[in-house]
Amino acid sequence: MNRIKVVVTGAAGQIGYSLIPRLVDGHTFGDKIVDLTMVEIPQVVDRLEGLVMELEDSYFPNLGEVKYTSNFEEAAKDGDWFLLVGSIPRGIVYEGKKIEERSDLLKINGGIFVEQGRAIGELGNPNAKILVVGNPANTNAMIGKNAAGVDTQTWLAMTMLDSSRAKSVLANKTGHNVSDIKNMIIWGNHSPTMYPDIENAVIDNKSISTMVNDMDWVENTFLPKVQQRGKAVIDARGASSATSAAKAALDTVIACESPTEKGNSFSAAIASDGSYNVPEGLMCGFPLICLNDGSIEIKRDLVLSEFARNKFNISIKELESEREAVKHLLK
Ligand code: NAX
Repeated sequence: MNRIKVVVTGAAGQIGYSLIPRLVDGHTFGDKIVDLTMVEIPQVVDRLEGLVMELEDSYFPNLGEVKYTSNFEEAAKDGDWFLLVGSIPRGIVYEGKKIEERSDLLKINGGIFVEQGRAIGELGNPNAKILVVGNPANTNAMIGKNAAGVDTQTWLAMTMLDSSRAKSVLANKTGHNVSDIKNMIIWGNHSPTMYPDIENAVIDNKSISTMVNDMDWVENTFLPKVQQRGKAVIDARGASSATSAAKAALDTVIACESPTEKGNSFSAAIASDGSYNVPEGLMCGFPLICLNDGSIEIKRDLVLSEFARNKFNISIKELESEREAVKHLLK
């Protein structure tokens, strides 16, 4: 039976707790045996012994070797999939300073992603796929990819949660099931500037924008609801999205492991090759497709209206300013 090595950082965090068991449940990687390496910072790494016990006690026939470490280099060796969930959250005190500003967050996490990227480039499988979940996800992924410097590795940042949130709102609005909604693209940054594209999203090949036919609702209800959903969950739950974020990470992995059906695409950020006039190298949310050989490509045949383009440009500008803030970390 095939084996796959999966490395997860931030494994003792709340997303990790929901994500990790489902990586070995036989659904995400089919019948492959999953060798799992969990990574945490030294202060909490020992807690992962408890999660190892729970995995052992859960009856997962697909669970292979399971390890944990605070040494990322040790973890990275021969990794096929990397789920980089760990990052330093806003609001914590780091080296004596309370981290409030996005620019500070970018700098601290950027440093972590330089080290992790380098290790993945040197030690990971040359065809590894890497999904960055830890925020600021797009720019962290750009830094990691840059430090890795291996073009055959595929670096992505997660926008699937935003896309699933958008599908849920549109399913409610149209009276359809979430699974009826195809091509739900999140353009741009995983931040409140993201642009969830209702015009290219379809049900039975019909634009949902045409079905809804209410631009006022799109602009004043749909967009802010999706863009602000993360904050709404925090306000209601007293903690950020965890189970839905874990599900979105799993859905991204699944989307990257099997060919995308015709007419559909999935959402994630990938390094721009200049498509849709996005400056090259920016890690930007695009419509993606997985080809038969497992490679991931940007779907290029879509048209953006002037309304969409204006919204998308705001998010591109934000990504450019993030790149500017971390330029010292890019080689
Ligand atoms: P938690 O704070 O519960 O867990 C994060 C874990 O990462 C902690 O246990 C911490 O010790 C660990 N960590 C920090 N630095 C690390 C490093 N260098 N190596 C390994 N582990 C490290 O956060 P959680 O709720 O699990 O969220 C994790 C990240 O996902 C956050 O950055 C969060 O902002 C981000 N999110 C991203 C989403 C997306 O759609 N892209 C949505 C959900 C989530 O908000």
